[in-house]
Amino acid sequence: MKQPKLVPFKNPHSYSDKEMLQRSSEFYETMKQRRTIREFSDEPVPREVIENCIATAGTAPNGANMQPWHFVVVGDKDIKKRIREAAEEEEKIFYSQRAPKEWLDALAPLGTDEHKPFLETAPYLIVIFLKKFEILPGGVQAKNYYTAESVGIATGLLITAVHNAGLVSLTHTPSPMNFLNHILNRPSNEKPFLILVVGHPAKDAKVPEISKKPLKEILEFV
Ligand code: IYR
Repeated sequence: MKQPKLVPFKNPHSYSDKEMLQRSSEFYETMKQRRTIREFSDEPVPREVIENCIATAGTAPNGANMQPWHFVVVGDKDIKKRIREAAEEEEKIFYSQRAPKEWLDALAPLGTDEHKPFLETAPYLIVIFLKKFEILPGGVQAKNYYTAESVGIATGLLITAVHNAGLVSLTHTPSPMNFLNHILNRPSNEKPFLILVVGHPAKDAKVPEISKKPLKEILEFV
């Protein structure tokens, strides 16, 4: 078995308790302003900003450091249109047949429906693929580990980086999503995880009046 090659770790950020308290509270103040947005402006976003955000996602802790993700950034108008058409076709079936009443009731406060104009309006769709396994030269399959956890964490970092950059995002999961492999020409070992719609909010964008659970409901120390 290979021996690990270990190098010294120097904590780049060492803060006093007081500084930690201030920084953690300021970060919470920033993050609690993040909202999922469904109305986007078509204002362009510099490509390098998206590159930095995806580089941030790529720092995520993940199973055996296999980094089981692939990001396709769609800025092309025609491809965005094809994705919108395919997603709306699936969503129409979801809202009219596939979703049980209980699910539709849960979605009612969000005001979502099968119309997904943001898939064309927003400057970028980041399509995140999860790689259950790698295909090595010669066609041999190499298993990846904890892929859902890994890609979920990377997606969380991506959403945080997008918010930190001053942009907004929407996690969109049309179901089923295999049309994305076809449109984006991705191999069958990659499973679409979600579409992150990214851009500036529309001037008159509105968000549902909803709130997060208070800390005492989601946390206990033992
Ligand atoms: N995928 C559908 C439905 C949907 C499901 C959940 I759970 C949401 O939080 C939001 C929407 C859609 O995108 O409309």
